[in-house]
Amino acid sequence: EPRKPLISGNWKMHHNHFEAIQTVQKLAYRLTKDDYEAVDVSVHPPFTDLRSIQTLLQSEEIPVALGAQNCHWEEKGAFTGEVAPPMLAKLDVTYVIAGHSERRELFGETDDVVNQKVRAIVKSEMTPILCVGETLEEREAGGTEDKVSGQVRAGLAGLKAEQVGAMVIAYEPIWAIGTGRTATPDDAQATCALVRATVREVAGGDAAEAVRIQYGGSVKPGNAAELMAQPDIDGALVGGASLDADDFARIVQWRH
Ligand code: G2H
Repeated sequence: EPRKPLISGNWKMHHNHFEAIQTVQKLAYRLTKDDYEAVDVSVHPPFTDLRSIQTLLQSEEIPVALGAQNCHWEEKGAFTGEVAPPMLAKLDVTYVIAGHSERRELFGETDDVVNQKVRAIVKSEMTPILCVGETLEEREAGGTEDKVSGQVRAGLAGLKAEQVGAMVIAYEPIWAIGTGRTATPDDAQATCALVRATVREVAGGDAAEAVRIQYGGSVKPGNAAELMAQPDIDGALVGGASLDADDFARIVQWRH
């Protein structure tokens, strides 16, 4: 069975309430039934607009999935300022990003913390988008394989094979994030193939065939088609270009 691509819009810390609503309304206006049949689409607003976007998607029957950008790993507790996975599940959140490089770099998230988050997201019956990727220094020192396969192994620890097969892994070379510098389709393919090979080692062939691997890092309407054409790339995690509904729709519609 072919893997259905997933195009996810990671808004990061952007869009006020009005812009959030308007972006999803515009996106829904652009996307067609054919698009939704061919591609799964998710939007990841800041926590403060999850409820409003959930209401909009449901009331207008828009088949875009709701996503979150992060979560805590505990179900509840004295963790001021944090949001628990069951709270997100209650808002009909489908996908939760775990271990985005900005969380790892700026907020000190270790592989172990990311793994706890991935497990907590699965436990709350949502789908994790586990992010992995190397820095420019690591790439230049020839360390891409070790870094990325290590992050995949650590991120998937303790999960069953079926759980791994149902999730999403996003490969985001850190040097290509928000920099306008995209990995070449061949480079992106090579590392996504490595991610899949690592999944095969840790969770077996069925999980490796089923797991969806996104590419992320300066994906734009102009480069989406060549990236999506790669055999081990099953979608994109889009930052900057997802803030504009027209650009994001053009990425979802890379086939035409
Ligand atoms: C990588 C990506 C989305 P951008 O962070 O997660 O952002 O597309 O702006 O490089």
